[in-house]
Amino acid sequence: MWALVETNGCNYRRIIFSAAVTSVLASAFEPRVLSPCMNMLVDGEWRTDAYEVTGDGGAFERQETPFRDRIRDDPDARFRPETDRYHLYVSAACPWAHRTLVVRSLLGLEDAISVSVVDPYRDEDGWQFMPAKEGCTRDHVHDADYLRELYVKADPDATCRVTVPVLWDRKEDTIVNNESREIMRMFDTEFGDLASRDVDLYPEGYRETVDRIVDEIYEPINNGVYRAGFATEQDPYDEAVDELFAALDHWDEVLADQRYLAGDRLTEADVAMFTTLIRFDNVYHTHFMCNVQYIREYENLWPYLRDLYGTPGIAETVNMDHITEHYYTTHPDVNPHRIVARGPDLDLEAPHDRDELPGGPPAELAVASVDD
Ligand SMILES: N[C@@H](CCC(=O)N[C@@H](CS)C(=O)NCC(=O)O)C(=O)O
Repeated sequence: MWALVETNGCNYRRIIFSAAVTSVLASAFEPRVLSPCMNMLVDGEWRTDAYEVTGDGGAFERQETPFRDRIRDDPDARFRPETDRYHLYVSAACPWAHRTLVVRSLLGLEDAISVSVVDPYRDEDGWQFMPAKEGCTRDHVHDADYLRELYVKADPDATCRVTVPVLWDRKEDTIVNNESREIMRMFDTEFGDLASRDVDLYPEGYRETVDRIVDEIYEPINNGVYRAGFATEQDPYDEAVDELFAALDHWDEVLADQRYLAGDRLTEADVAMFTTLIRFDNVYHTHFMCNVQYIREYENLWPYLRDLYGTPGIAETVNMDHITEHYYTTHPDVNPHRIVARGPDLDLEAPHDRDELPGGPPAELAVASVDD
């Protein structure tokens, strides 16, 4: 029996082991409500009886990501961009992993960076490979059964959650990075020579704006839906929902006059927004109680979402079956019967008319969009 506070830079508040020890610990820590399904690695060991307590006041707190090396297009770099060297582990359900898939697709990095897709259903064993299931693959690098095996291979003493995406280096047989924002950025800026398309999602002249927007939308929107869905008390839920819809209203207004978040160019900021918006009406609205408004009711966000969806390379990264199965079945505290909500049936291919606004997708992508 033990509890762990602040370790390995992973910034755990408290990790409490259940069963016989819970009552003893209860007096010491007075935990409130346990967050759902927080199984994790502790000193390289998979603990299925570990739960992370929400922060004081019932607010969801996302942990810091432990693997933060960088690939650099520099002869002296430890991790250099090379074909057949890097492998991406994703869940098609996960918005963070989805960002990296969208960037890989838009840039044409499919031949340079291979991908394994885990089972969207995550149970006590964490993410696992289920090649027989539609849309899933085996672990193409190690033939592992569970994603956690790769975390332990990379760090035998790992104490962290086992999350996707993971960028794996075949050469050093280790994890380079498991933070989606940084993986997106590496693909964008370091893999130019290996990309089959001349697409730049972090263009000069827009970089400050892109960085600002990716930061600005993270807390209220990308993470905001989780803060709403995982809150265990009314106040943090209310706060998350207020901030979420204030931010969506703001961007809806901005998008009345400009095609993309940073202006006339498609950028990483749009990718970061897209993977949240595409999950919103089918999942976040209902499962995470973000039900003030659907995205399809927004005057500009809804056509903007369809515009992005119709951008060549994006629609094929969306797996709505994996998305709905994952969320509705993986958080038993939120949805104990694991019933997958059915609707709504969105017409993502309806004409969006946003090509009347200045700018457009990069020339190499601007071929035959779905509403042509
Ligand atoms: N900071 C990470 C967050 C990734 C993340 O939280 N992924 C979720 C799936 S949507 C996950 O793998 N969760 C498993 C767990 O927390 O145990 C990123 O942006 O890459």
